[in-house]
Amino acid sequence: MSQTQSDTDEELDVLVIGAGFAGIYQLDRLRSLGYSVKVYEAGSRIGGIWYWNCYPGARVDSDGPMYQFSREDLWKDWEYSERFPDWREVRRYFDYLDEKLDLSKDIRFDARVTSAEFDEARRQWVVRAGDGSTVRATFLVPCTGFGSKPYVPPIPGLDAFRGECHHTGLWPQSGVDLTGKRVGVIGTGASGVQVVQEAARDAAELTVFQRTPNLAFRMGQQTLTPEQQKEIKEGQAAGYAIRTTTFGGFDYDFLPVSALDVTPEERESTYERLWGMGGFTFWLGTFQDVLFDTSANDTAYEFWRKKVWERIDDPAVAEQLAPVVPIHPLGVKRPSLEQNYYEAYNQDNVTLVDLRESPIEEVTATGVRTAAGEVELDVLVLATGFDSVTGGLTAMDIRGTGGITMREKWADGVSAYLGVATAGFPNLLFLYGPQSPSGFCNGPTCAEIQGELVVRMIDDLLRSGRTRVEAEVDAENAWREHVAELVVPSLFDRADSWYMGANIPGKVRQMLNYPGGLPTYLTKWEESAAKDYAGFTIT
Ligand code: NA7
Repeated sequence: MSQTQSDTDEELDVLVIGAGFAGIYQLDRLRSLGYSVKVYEAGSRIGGIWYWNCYPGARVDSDGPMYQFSREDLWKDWEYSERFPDWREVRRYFDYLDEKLDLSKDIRFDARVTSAEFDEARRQWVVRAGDGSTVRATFLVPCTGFGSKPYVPPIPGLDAFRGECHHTGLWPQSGVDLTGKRVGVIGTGASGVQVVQEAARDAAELTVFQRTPNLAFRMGQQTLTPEQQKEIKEGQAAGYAIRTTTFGGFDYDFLPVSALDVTPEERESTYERLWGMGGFTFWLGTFQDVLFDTSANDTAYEFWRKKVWERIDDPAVAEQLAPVVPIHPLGVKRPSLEQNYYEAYNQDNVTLVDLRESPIEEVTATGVRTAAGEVELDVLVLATGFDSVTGGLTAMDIRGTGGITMREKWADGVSAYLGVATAGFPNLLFLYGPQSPSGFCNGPTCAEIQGELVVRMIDDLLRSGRTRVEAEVDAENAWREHVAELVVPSLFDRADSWYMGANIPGKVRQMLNYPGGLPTYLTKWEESAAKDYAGFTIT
């Protein structure tokens, strides 16, 4: 902890919430411009989600070179040992950033922000944290990420379980040894797929409770050789330079051709090439209409399904993991990257329980009971996801001008102009927020690119002596319409995903990320900025 309790009630230009990529970018940049900035972080160390998600197998799904900041003085001295680094190595990267940028001295750790109230008279946010501290700041910049509020489903009996039970997003820092245990995993999203691969190796028995199969892609993991490291370094600057021109903020983009305008042979060889490359290229580097056209999507799904079936011994299990008739189109729920996920189901110690056939009835003191019977467990892993995108913001009691909370304002759906601000909450600019590119965008790219827009805005305002900015209702309504219109021609609405807010019972079904791609988003922002931030009221 960099401060003591007596430092409370200080006044800042900017208070940032969260010390992940987005938060530390804000801290470093705004501090370098001469502003007084502090970060409040709920965890005990730097790293955002990588503090909380230290479950077995937790790993980055972006290529290492893209999963870091693009500043040359930072990347030139950093190497990840693997193409897709695990959580330990990402933590080491954050420690490296801390050392290089001297971040911790301005971060208050173990300080979860519980409430924030706008003081109109002084044009300041009054922010309170769980450690008893209070701080005033002209700008409040929540950088709470899209997955910071774990979702625990209301499964009857969950509290009665006498073994160990942990959510992946709240994993004990001391770790949990799965060796020789009877382990159950509920959920097969990105986190579930990662845990399953480790648990299949270590556990005596592993039971996976699957509601919807993950359409997981080949990771193409590699331990990087010195020659590969050299090659990465040579291409790194060029890779960063093109990120703003691509849909997902990576160094590659969709192919400018329809899957239906090429011959079946060309299509197959293209899919084979993309598959061989590994990573998200099969998702965000594929034919441009795969996420928009059912027939195009069907071709990608069928290619994927055959690849999966080749690896599973039992056709009945293959049908559960990769059904012949898709449950939803490929790529409209977040795919996972896997290394040996499908082979795990060939092992004698691994059992798949298809919850569509046998729903969970209850958790008992000793295990999980489905319609097919009870499975006795020592450890139950809840890989059940997050109240994504909005949860990190609505979990705090943030009160705007009318005394209304953000939770109340968004009870019937979110509205957030440019995905960064909402009317009634002046001087509050969130990163990775609802209807911003976050969910489809490589994390560090968005932290830097969207982060820099916010830095520039704060700097423009404060340098010109203006201390109040608020999104206009008309502008945020138009943005919500714009996002809704972008979804219509796509296939995103065809799955119950966290992108659509559909993973949480009762949450309004609505696209929570910006599906227009990073270049369009940046154009929209620049159009506003060029007109002195049209869509915001500034005084
Ligand atoms: P996800 O992707 O939201 O996955 C959650 C999983 O939990 C998913 O398979 C859900 O099934 C399952 N789930 C949720 N509630 C239940 C209940 N009640 N019963 C059974 N199964 C349930 O979360 P992750 O943590 O894996 O990943 C979140 C993001 O973090 C990821 O997209 C990356 O960007 C990083 P469902 O599919 O809803 O049927």
